[in-house]
Amino acid sequence: MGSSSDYPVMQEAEKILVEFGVIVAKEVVSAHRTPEKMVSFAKTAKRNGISIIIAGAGGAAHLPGMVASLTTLPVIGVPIKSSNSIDGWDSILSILQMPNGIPVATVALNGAKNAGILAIRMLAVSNKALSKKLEHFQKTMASDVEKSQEQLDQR
Ligand code: RP5
Repeated sequence: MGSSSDYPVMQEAEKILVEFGVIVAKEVVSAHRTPEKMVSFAKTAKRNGISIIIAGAGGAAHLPGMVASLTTLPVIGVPIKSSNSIDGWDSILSILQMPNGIPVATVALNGAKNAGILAIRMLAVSNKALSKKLEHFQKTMASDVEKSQEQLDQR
């Protein structure tokens, strides 16, 4: 994440990943304030055993795109409605509108939970245990909706 002030949003990704038993490393890396750290983080991520990078930033959010340009790992971008943000649009557009060749899979504004779930889906392609857990997760969501419908019907 670009700042520790992003953590209240980004911890939703951490929570779901931990729930699925995925090891998470969290790091504050700013494209503007610590550009050299960003370069070394992105260039060494693969070597350091990282499989997927979830990059969250607000305002002029260059972190996800710059990280994606420095690695071949998949990068999931989380636009964050931060204190310096114009309603979140600045970070949405700067994370979403990447040039051809350098993709960033962009989730909704403050959508860190979905970033975590997308990362789990990517890992599950080659991990049967994770894939089973995802199936269970989706079934539970569906039955929760059924239950809420039954509760509505009883009102
Ligand atoms: C961005 O500026 C960060 O990702 C954060 O969302 C925003 C505000 O950062 P702080 O001023 O709270 O450190 O670079």
